Amino acid sequence: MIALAAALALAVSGPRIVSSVAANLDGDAHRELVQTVEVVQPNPYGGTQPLHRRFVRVMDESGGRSFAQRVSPVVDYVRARVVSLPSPIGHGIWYDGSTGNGGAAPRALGLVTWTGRASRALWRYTSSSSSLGKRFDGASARLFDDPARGGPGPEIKLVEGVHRAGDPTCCPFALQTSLYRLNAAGSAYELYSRRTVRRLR
Ligand SMILES: [Ca+2]
Ligand SMILES: [Ca+2]
Repeated sequence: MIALAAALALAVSGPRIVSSVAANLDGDAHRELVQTVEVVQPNPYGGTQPLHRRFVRVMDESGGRSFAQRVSPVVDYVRARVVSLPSPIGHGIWYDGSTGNGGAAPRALGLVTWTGRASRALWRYTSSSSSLGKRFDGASARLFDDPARGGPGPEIKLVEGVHRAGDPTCCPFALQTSLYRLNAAGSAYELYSRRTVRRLR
């Protein structure tokens, strides 16, 4: 009976908070929490070990009640940080997630803002939506400043590995670099440069 109660408690317990950062995301009178949380899911592949999956959520309150909303996909591993964006946006949440291991692991990356009720994506990337399709071979992204051709706020540099049929799976054949900048309306990031460079062997 005690074991059953413990199992039930485990089943209904909320996500485990991995990290939590307070920031005023929506310009109201209080700060929201940007949290990375972990949930335990049954293993869909039939294994006995449950899967530990993570996502990013925002904790806010409305009418005196707190609520949480997920702002990233659910992945194996994810980090999040609060970044400064130009007025009137103020702050955004940059997340960097992956599923599985290895250089070509599927990635989930994004920059979202918080309206006080919901998240709004300025930019999102997942490997499955890559322009490379089946040639996808790993990706990473970061914020940077392009003083010459950038828009308001930081730019985003996405670097993707390009696979060539017949090549070993260890190493991308080439790297495709895509640059994104915030549009003048401040509503979305748009692609403004893309080039592919063959890697030296
Ligand atoms: Ca706020
Ligand atoms: Ca709020």
